Amino acid sequence: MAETMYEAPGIGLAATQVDVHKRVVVIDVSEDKSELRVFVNPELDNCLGLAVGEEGCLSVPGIYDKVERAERVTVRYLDLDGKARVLEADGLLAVCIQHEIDHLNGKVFVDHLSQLKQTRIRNKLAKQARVTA
Ligand code: GNR
Ligand code: NI
Repeated sequence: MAETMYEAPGIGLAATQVDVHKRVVVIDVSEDKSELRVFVNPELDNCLGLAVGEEGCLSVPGIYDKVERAERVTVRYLDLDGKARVLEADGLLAVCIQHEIDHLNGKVFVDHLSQLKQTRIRNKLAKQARVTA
């Protein structure tokens, strides 16, 4: 999964996106791609504040928009050794954690946008699909 994420290139990937139906997420928000994080069974615990940031998604190519999310989150998860861990995150890492947990729950960032925007995005993606077909 980490390989798929780096090749995309992306800063995060949920197992759901590569048709693996397990609650696993990989994230690397570092500049030099040296801080791979693996979250097994991640659960958001404590969410604080709100922040708006531009998001994109490998599963919704070519679409970018602003999404409002918690500014600071506490996430509980298991590491690769199955050890329970807790992480507090803010900034891009917090955004990415929320984005990836959404994927595990069958949601994409577009679900956070208005109905009008969702309709426009759907039409745009349908058009793109016709062009590449
Ligand atoms: O590569 C990605 N960049 C990104 C930028 C802002 C907010 C979220 C993301 S996640 C995305 C990769 C992806 O779609 N993961 O599910
Ligand atoms: Ni995504």
